[in-house]
Amino acid sequence: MNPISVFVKLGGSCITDKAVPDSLKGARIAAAARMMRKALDHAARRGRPIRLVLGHGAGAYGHILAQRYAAVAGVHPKRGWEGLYKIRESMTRMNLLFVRHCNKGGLFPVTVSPFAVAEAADGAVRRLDIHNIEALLEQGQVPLLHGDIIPDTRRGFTIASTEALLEALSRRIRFDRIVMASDTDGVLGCDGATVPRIFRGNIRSLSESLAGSSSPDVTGGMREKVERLFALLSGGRAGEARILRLSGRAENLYRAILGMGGGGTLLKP
Ligand code: IP8
Repeated sequence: MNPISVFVKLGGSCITDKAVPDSLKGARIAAAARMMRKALDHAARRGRPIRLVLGHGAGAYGHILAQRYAAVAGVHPKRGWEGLYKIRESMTRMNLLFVRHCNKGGLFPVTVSPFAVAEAADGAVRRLDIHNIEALLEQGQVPLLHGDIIPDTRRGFTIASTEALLEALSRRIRFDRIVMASDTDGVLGCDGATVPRIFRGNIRSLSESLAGSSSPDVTGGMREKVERLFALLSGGRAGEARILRLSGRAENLYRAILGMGGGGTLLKP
């Protein structure tokens, strides 16, 4: 049987307090890692192995700095390349801590640094070298990406969200499932209640009512994430996506990875 490809993102709002610089929620990452390990082991035992690509957002590390240096626009008129130095340092540090917390949960993801393998042209990711990602997947390992600052042919550098990298990756790898862990229980409608399902019939009206983010978020918050995901799904480049809030021990992440529900919002055109 063919393995199932799954992409999991632990969003910055779920693993940091986005308003407080450098605030990483280690216990939450370790809990999520434990559940990812459990899901991978379960799937392997059933003879239906999962190829997992993991990603994490920038949260209180990258977004606060990216806003300070207007880093989406690239080289700063006054501060030059300083934004690049600061954001690279911050994301590298965050990523190392993230990996260590994953290790505590028994998961050993291997970082493929986006800055080294991706390139943008005027703000859009145009190139992603996926050789190392595929090589790791072939060997049953878990490649790890993260939102990052990346080279840009026009701007010098720009910001690439995890979703933008996922989009580029999906041109080459079709994910059967995408799971996004957020700080809200899926996508919330105008009344504050979780929208259980997003499909062709409600995406337009929903996306109009979706807010951006209240804390620093240079990549657009929930609206942009939902729109990007939906475009991927409707283009047939992924099977389905679920946005959820991690439960206490992240058991719902386990279920979502295995395609057994998990709550939150399911996006399926
Ligand atoms: O948190 C943003 O990535 P995201 C990357 O996945 C930076 O949107 C450095 C702000």
